Amino acid sequence: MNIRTIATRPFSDQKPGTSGLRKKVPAFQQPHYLENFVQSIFDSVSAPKGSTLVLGGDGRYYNRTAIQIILKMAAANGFGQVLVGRGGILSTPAASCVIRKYQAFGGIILSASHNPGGPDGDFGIKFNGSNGGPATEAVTDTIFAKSKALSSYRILEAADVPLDSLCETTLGDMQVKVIDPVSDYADLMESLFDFAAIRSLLQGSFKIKFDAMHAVNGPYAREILERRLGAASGSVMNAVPLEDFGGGHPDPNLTYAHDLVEIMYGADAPDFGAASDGDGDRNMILGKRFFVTPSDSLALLAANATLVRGYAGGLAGVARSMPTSAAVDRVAHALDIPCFETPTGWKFFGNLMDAGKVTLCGEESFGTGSSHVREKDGLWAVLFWLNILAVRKQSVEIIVREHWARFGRNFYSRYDYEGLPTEAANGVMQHLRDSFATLAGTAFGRYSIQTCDDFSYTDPVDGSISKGQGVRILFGDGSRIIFRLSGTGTEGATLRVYLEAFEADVSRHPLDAQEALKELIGIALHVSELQTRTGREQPTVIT
Ligand code: G16
Repeated sequence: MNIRTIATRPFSDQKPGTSGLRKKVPAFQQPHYLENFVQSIFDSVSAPKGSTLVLGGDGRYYNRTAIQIILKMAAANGFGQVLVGRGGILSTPAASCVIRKYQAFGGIILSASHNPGGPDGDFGIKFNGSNGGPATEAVTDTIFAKSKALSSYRILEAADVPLDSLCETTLGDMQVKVIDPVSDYADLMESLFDFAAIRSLLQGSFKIKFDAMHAVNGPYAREILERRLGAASGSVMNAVPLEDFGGGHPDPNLTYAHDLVEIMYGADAPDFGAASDGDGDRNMILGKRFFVTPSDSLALLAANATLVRGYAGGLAGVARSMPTSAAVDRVAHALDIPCFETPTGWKFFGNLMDAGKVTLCGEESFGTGSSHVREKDGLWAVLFWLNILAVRKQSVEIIVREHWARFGRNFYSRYDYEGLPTEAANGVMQHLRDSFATLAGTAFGRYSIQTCDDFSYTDPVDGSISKGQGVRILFGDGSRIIFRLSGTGTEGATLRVYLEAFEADVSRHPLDAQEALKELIGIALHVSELQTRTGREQPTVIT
């Protein structure tokens, strides 16, 4: 066995963002770049000798190369076994499921999620702990600190490992076990949902369309929706994963999932449509000519959870990221269960779920999940919806409208300004912070500002504090405008503006969200000076 210690120099830009380290592929292809980060992970988490690691990614360009490097580094760093998905593939929720099921020490997930892939696209890497969830901020801070001081890494000199069939091989003293990436996950889904009820729904006149966006969930959706649940063949579209996602942007929203949106808004539209992203953790839910906002989706799943087998005993509590609308808060109030507001990023939900405080959680960014794993889970959300539809036997639109009638409607929209010069974006944020004192108490038409702050979160389980998590402008009637800089982009800065207005009056519920939020959008642009400071008249994407 030939373990080599390679001298290296630290890179200064390996600070993990909202969800791991994400960079352009050429950045990862620099000599030692990936290796440095992987060694920083191993040095930070100090796995006992002989530990089991789970490894897989969303199959994007560079996945295979990275997998081989990480396997050889794991062998050189004392791991006893690596479970790797066939072809180097594991969706993010499936990786979480496998870590938990086989009680692994942790896992390395390779993905840049919804960001485009290919030789000039994005790549990413993150570490998940033994609970199956993304490393906490304390761990990612340690990884960053190690990466800034690294002087060498360890790697085994060996031939590449075969990954394309289920097999076991040896790499130095380490076992590499290639596992079926789909079956453990599909079995977990079958244990949570009433597959018989969903099967009879799908074998009647009810039609569905699932857009896998040429990303990792294609094989998962085919196995679960078409094979196990009997949806018509072809119900899963863009089902073959491609290294560059077919040139598309694998982000399930109304802009990027346009193939699906055309079908769902076209003549003879199916009854239910859904899409997931590059690594399978995000979801978008559509009814016939009807879009469900992710914030409403979370609220609705919470309100209907006891109809679903895996959640029939009720929910311990719910959690949402701060910018996510307060629709789920209203459900929690009605159910008399706790509702937690966390910073953006799934890693903040882990402690709450581990402590049994929360069963369902979600983010406005098309992420919904539960304590069945420690990642958001795209197909899980689709199955949850299908289970509710199978029980309630109403259309998606009627179920959502009934929900609004009962709880009120939280009109919601997010404006993304992508690729801004970093200085201009920071300038907008600083200007807002400088305006807190003058803004509080100011009235704009029917809206009057109650308070402004920079969101800070104290984790109720471990007491850790996360500051600077987004500027909040809170209005007297519960409406909100949030400004936040993205922590996942790879080019310049992305400024996100989140807008929310509550409406109890049912007669106003049919309004278009952009129409209902017009006044708030005007206030957001005015107080932030966004257009003059960035030179951008229009957002890049509205969701
Ligand atoms: C964005 C979203 C967050 C989400 C994060 C990671 O972060 O706004 O809600 O947690 O992506 O999601 P994924 O793993 O699907 O990329 P940011 O910092 O860009 O706003």
